Amino acid sequence: IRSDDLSLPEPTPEHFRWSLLHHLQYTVGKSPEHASKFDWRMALSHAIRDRAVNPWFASTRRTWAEDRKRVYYLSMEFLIGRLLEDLAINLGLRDVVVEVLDGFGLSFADIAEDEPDAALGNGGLGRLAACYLESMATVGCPAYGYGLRYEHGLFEQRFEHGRQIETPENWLAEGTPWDFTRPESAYQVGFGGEVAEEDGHQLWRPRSRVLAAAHDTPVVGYGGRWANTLRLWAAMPNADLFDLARFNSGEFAAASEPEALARSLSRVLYPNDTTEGGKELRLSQEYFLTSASVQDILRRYLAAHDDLTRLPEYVAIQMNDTHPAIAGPELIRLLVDEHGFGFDAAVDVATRVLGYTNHTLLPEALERWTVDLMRKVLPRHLQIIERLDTQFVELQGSRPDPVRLIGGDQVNMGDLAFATSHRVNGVSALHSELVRKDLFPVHDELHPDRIVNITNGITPRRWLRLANPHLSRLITDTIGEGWETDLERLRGLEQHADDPAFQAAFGRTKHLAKEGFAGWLADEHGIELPTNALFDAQVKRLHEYKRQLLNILWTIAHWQRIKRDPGAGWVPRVKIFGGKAAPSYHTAKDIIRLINDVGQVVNNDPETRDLLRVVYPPNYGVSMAEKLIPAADLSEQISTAGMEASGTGNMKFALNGALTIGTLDGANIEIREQVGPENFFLFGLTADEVAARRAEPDHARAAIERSQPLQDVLQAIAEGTFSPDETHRYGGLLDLMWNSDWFLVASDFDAYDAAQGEVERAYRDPQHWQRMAILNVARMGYFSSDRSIREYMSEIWDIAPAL
Ligand code: 26V
Repeated sequence: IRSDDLSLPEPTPEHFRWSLLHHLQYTVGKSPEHASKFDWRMALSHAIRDRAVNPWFASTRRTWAEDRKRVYYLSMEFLIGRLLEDLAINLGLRDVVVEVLDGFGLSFADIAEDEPDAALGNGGLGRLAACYLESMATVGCPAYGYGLRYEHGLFEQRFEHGRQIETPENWLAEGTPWDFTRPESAYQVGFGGEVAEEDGHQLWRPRSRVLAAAHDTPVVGYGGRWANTLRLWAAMPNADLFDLARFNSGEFAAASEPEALARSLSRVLYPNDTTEGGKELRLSQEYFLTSASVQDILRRYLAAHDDLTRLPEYVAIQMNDTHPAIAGPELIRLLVDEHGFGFDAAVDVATRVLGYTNHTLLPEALERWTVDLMRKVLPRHLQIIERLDTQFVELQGSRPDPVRLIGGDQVNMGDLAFATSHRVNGVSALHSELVRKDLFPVHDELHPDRIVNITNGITPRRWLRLANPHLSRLITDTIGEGWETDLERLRGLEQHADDPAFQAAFGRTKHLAKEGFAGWLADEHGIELPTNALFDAQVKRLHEYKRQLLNILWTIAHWQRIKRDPGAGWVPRVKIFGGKAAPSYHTAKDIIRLINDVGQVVNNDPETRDLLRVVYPPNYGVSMAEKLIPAADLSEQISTAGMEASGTGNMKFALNGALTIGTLDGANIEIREQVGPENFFLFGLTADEVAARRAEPDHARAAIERSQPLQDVLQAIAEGTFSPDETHRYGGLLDLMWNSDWFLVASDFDAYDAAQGEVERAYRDPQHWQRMAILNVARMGYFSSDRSIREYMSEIWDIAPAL
């Protein structure tokens, strides 16, 4: 039987209805009368998944037949969210699905909402990987995403008396309809043990081995013209790990212990986006992902080729930050120890295959492993890194204080990743410059062509077409279809920016999105919002450098001003916060509690209720973002300049017609250039000024003493205005504000206040505001992740699109 003989008939409503009922009966095992929402969702997911298989097979077959170069995107995180509607849209099935479900009295939105998010990531880095997968499939770049199939994704967040409480996330509890288990694609990954020398060859004898089992999810591009694979590894104990004799003699727990240890490799996503250092499990997870993936890559290459020196012509491996940076030593190890390469030849091949993307300059987030831990877990890799270090020092000639891959007792994974890659990229223009100047100046001098910039992007399918159907329809009605895959076409909206009828229509789409979000918030959290207010949103991981603290301090100042002069014609505002703090990040958790405490007071103040609200719905994630972002009028992108590598939320908001209030940081700079400085609320110190200000002694105290509004705010907090039952609750935060303020909240406070004043004035003139918002949408085409991916393909991977 040829696969073509099995191809499905046209997805007419009749056929799709049959397919849905077929899966309900034969896959789910239910009849329509007894089917729950879950049952319908599973049946629907399978009916849609069926339609992904043919494009998937066709793409795979073509890649083999044409012997194409493939990219392998190695990432510890893929923050996917839901897949049902994404697939329905990309396969062109959404309308049919809605019609068929309607025939059963079912709502597509309602069923889609039942799907749990695949939250296999922390934030920006993980979501970027998910956008890039979708774009690679859309532009026809043959690619595999490689990651871990965490049993528990990012923890769930709730608030108790305003405090963050974490509970385990359990997305696999009811099974996922999307993945195909591939028991035949399984690899042994070794850990520990020692290295023996055998007739001049180094031989690693691991102490234990864990099985990596593949689970594949098809990733379908827009229009269903190409599909790639996301391959996630699950850790499986080897059969011999289970001690049946012990179990039979009643020692149940002891018999299962080695098994449980093996499974822990894919048990849970690390919720920190800064290293805690010395965590053996984290290093083991990273090696588990990397080793299984590299083995799989070589197996696939050798199925069609025999000369490994030509690997770089057919394989590009991209390392998403340093988390998979052990890929360099692993590839070198396999080439030398198992394929007879000399060391230098192996390094040459590995370097031409590998690329490294840096996503942060924060020193505490740069990975370093102690030599002792490395020796314990990966003794052979340590030998290889030592030899690379020696060569790297030699390359630096007589430089007095050479950069080391191993410095003191630590392996520097950033330096290692740089040394084993032919390209290293930052994620925005400013960030790439700082990567060059601050992070890798010596590497850059030795390899001046290695560092390149690839500014981040977002997929317009999920972040406009799916998330904002009202605006999408208006856009299509105005400029026609095609913007979904050619986002620069949004420029066609510019000519309508001054048209009052278009402005009104545009305003209606924003209002509908606000009602959608407000309705969800009321249903889900019992919070009622005034939809005539300005929706002002800051949603992202909690971090001091992102300065949620600046936002909430200003909110207090604003509240105090309203109370002083309630009749001054204030624009009603809703301050929306969302985001999780790492469980061990105490300052970030204090900031969350302060925001919730301020909300308690402000929202219950009868004098200000109609003019100011503070809401913080718990458990922000991809699915909440899809509802919130289209509803926002104002996007808060207020990080300390030089600290946010790029940001991608900033792009999602602007693409959906929110105006940005922001600093000259990360991609904000490029967004402002694209949309025009007159359509962006800029404030704050520049990256250079930040460095200078930090060097001034007592800058925090000095800045506070210059600002009466800020003093009033800090005093209110100190007096317990927001914590009447515990006056000194925020003593720690206040101490940070007065005595250190590394993130320059005080230094930027007045400038931020002035910019918020500009926002207020602009919003009072609806036509003016609408015009600015329309121009933002029209000029955001550059930030499509399709553009980013095409740049990776030409600047780093040397891959031509198959479409
Ligand atoms: C580090 C670690 C250390 C160990 C535990 C788990 C973990 C997870 C993540 C990280 C690094 C996170 C870096 C990151 O997310 N950077 C963000 O990347 C975005 C995409 O390029 C970018 O838009 C954001 O500005 C940047 O903060």
